[in-house]
Amino acid sequence: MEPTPNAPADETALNAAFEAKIAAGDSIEPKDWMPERYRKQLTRMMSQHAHSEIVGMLPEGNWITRAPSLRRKMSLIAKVQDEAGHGLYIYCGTETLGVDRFDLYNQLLDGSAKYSSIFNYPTLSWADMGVIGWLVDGAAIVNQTVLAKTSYGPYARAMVRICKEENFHKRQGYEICATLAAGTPAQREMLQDAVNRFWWPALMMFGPSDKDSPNSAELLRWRVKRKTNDELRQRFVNLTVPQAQAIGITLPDPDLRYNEATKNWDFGEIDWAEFFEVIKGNGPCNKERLAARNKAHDDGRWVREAATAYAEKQAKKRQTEAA
Ligand code: FAQ
Repeated sequence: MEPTPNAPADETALNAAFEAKIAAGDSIEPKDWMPERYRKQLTRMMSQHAHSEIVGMLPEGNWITRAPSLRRKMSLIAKVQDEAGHGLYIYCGTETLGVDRFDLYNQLLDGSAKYSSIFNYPTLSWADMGVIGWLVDGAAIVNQTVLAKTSYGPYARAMVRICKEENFHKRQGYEICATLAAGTPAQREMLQDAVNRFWWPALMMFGPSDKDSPNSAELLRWRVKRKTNDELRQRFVNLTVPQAQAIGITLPDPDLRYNEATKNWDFGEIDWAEFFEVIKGNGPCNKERLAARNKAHDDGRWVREAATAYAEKQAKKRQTEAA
């Protein structure tokens, strides 16, 4: 890459060293010099990702009290708790870029930050718990396995651990789907309905098509992204079609067919108008999700105040002891 125009001589050298590291496939670490634009892009992407994990607890949290058995309830609680952990883990990673998580979190609460479009759809039946694990976590794994090789070290390392947990999530979801698929006609119908509602939004998780993805070129050049949105979406479709066939479920796309020449499953046109409406804040549950996060934040105020008061008290005590 060309050095930033008008950059001071030392910055030009720093930039060259940064680009050389990227070209060599080395990790960029928090103490390394990095262009402000790289820092900004990583902050944007990682904070959106952390917000997605936190908002992503809501659709499934909705079903914890209604899980059909103790075993299902335990798995679902564990999964939702994992998502909270992923959020905290990625907020920590984002803080290594010099930002404060409370500032980032406030952007989520005031609606100025994005989070994944998928969590703006309602969870209407128990089958949705299976389908979210299978398709939503399945899509997340495809995206995040590649992000585990991203150029920013803290993000890459976070992804390694998160992907392990997402694999458990996907398996518990697929197992719910397989059980319902082998169940009564009503259970099969409930599952098919859930797949019909979540299939297209799951494909949208990978972001706009490459030609409409303003951030991709820069992120690919810096090896933050290692594959394009469309490449990952195609990989997800290729992996998922045989899984649907194995449990006898139909994916709601009449244009879905295997292409012998490319060895890919070709699929129909995504409703991009719907996608852009959802990310603008006009999806079926955007307002409800933000209201739930704001309520949780307000309800937790006393905990933050108590923790701050305790920390101040401890600090004073240490000062007195040291004097
Ligand atoms: N939703 O130029 P691009 C999970 C925005 S997994 C909302 O292509 P980029 C696990 C994009 O931000 C889900 N907004 O952007 C879980 C940009 O807007 P901006 C989270 C979207 O960054 C499972 C604009 O559109 N995973 O939570 C979406 O190159 C179950 C233009 O797009 C991640 O965040 C979308 N789907 O590529 C939890 C992974 N797509 O910021 C609970 C990390 C695009 O310029 C339960 N992120 N936009 O205003 C990424 O891999 C990338 O950021 C993409 C977007 C691929 C999401």
